[in-house]
Amino acid sequence: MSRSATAPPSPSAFDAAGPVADMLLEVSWVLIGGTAAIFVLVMALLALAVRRARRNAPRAMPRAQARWWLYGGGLAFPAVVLVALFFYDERHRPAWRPVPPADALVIGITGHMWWWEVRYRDPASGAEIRTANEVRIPAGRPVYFGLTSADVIHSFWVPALGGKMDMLPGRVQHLLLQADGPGAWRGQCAEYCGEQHARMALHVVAEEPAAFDAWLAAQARPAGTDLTANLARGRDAFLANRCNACHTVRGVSEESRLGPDLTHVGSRLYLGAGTVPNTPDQLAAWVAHTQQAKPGARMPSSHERIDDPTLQSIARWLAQLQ
Ligand code: HEC
Ligand SMILES: [Cu+2]
Repeated sequence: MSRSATAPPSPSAFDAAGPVADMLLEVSWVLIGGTAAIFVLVMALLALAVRRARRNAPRAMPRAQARWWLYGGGLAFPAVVLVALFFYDERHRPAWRPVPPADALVIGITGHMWWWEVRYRDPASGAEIRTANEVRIPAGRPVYFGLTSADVIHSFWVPALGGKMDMLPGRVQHLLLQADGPGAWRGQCAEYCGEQHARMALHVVAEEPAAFDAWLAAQARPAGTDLTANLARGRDAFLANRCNACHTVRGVSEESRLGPDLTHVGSRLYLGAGTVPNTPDQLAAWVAHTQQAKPGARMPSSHERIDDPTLQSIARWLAQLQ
């Protein structure tokens, strides 16, 4: 899938796109259908009772009949329903897996205020590959996520793929998901985590295995250094303005993990954790007016410090880091 792919639709658990999501959707329908049926039944009984009371007031219901309703409807019925639901839920709960299944791809994700660090293992070298805010996965293969947080509690949720898991500082939680076929879906931090919680979205892009492997191999490479004079000016301005104090561009600057890894930022669908689509114009606007696009984000706006042509050249260099 290329960067120009159409924007993924709003996240919905009703558009299940994988086995875990299918199962959760089935459970949801059983609960929705069951509660609706019980609600209608109770309302019908209530209407009946009111009608009867009007008709033969003030005669009370015979004791035996009243008892039957009380114990039957008030105790036995809810007990049967709840016990049945308990076993239904037990049967459908996804197994908790302390170790990933052998065929699973393992991806580490760390929540930050307010973006996502995403880590892969390079199958060729074993080195860690770091990216941000977009999770590419191979379609049809289970993906085992190790989830943690660098600051406060966040929660990882991609409704179309199912499941939701809190990300806790100092702990690694697990979630096993799978996409049936290629596609792109939006996810969202699902635990209030401060000012920009609402703009802490992420995208999951599932690709055919061969395309995924090619993407991962590209991500493993450092940023290209074969640059035109124009692009080199952008890179030099990036370094001169100390953007690298917070951002890593592999092959260009030392590692810093205060902000998203930008080594291949040009390959992502969105900027700022789903805040704006990743186009060259939006990229320049993001760097110039970060605090306007995402007030409170832990990156300063640059328009006061850096003149426009310089900002444009930085943006042009970043955009071609595919
Ligand atoms: C104080 C640390 C800091 C500095 C300095 C900084 N950034 Fe950032 N940057 C961040 C953080 C944190 C984010 C994530 C913001 C968010 O989405 O909440 C970010 C996000 C970005 C993104 C979006 C990445 C993505 O995938 O969403 C780009 C592009 C970017 N910064 C470029 C720059 C450039 C260019 C400079 C220098 C002019 C710069 N940054 C300086 C911390 C910093
Ligand atoms: Cu949040």
